[in-house]
Amino acid sequence: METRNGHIVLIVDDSLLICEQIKASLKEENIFITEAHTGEEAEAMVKQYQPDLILLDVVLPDADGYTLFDRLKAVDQNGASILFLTSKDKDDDVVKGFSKGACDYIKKPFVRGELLSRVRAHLQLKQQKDELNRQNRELRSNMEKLNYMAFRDGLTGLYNRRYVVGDLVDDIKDHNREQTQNVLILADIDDFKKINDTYGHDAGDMALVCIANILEGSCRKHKVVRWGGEEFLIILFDVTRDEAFGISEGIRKEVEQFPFFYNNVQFKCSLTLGLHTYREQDGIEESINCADKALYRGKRSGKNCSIW
Ligand code: GH3
Ligand code: MG
Ligand code: MG
Ligand code: MG
Repeated sequence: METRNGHIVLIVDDSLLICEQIKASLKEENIFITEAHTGEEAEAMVKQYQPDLILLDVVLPDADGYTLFDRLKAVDQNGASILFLTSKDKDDDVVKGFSKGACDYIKKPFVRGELLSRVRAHLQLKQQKDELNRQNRELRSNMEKLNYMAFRDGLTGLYNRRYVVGDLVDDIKDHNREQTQNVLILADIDDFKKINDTYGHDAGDMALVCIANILEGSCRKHKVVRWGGEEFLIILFDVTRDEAFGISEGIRKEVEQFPFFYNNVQFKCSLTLGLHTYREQDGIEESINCADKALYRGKRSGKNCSIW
């Protein structure tokens, strides 16, 4: 029902004669008209057609229009406008109709030209409302995309530093178990400058993307951040010390064995990974510093290793 041409109007009236009169009044418009003669039929029609506008009689054989109003609203997914078109002409009836949420109240016998004018006006308003809703949905979806992108690295699609400053601490709090720990790993590509210098910057970029994919593949339950140029911060949630080291070594070996190809030239990369158990009292910055120190020790001791 998203992209339909013209408007759909549902007439709910038990009098066939009145239905015909209404249809005759609306004939010239670009309107698809459907009709129901009982409350039950009306509900079925709303479900099936999801009309834009419903002209609702109050006195029906199996329902009164005010109660039917709610039943129709319950099955309406299109934000239909409902106007009462009825012989009930007391002030109280009119007030009751509007207080239900009707967009209009027209008394029978109706004047043809007036009915047509009012129907036109309500359909136009409905169209404007639909357009506003569409723009609103688009805006929200763009905001979601922007919000997503604000926390992502452009090259690799991994989380960026903003995630660490923003949501990481909350994520860690959600994973505070007695038996396990949250472990930070700072992983840095070994001699990456040399790779850029030898195979070109684009080859380096491609290697970054491949390594990011390997990291994500090995850390599905965890989080991977592009921390800097060729540095990645991995947050392992709910792991034992042994598990953390195992994951780190798994990553290291996979990268070490991975055949990187760029312009038909194959080359190799390796990672040094510094591990540190996150402690709430230290805070995230200090914990990352400690992982960085471990990483530095790993570089000093010959690279391509995992080290606490
Ligand atoms: P080490 O083993 O000690 O880490 O040596 P390294 O060469 O990896 O470290 P260094 O810090 O000397 O160099 C990092 C290099 O990473 C330099 C920089 O040009 C490169 N780099 C950083 N970001 C990117 C990027 O987005 N794309 C590419 N292709 N290279 C990058
Ligand atoms: Mg009636
Ligand atoms: Mg580095
Ligand atoms: Mg490096």
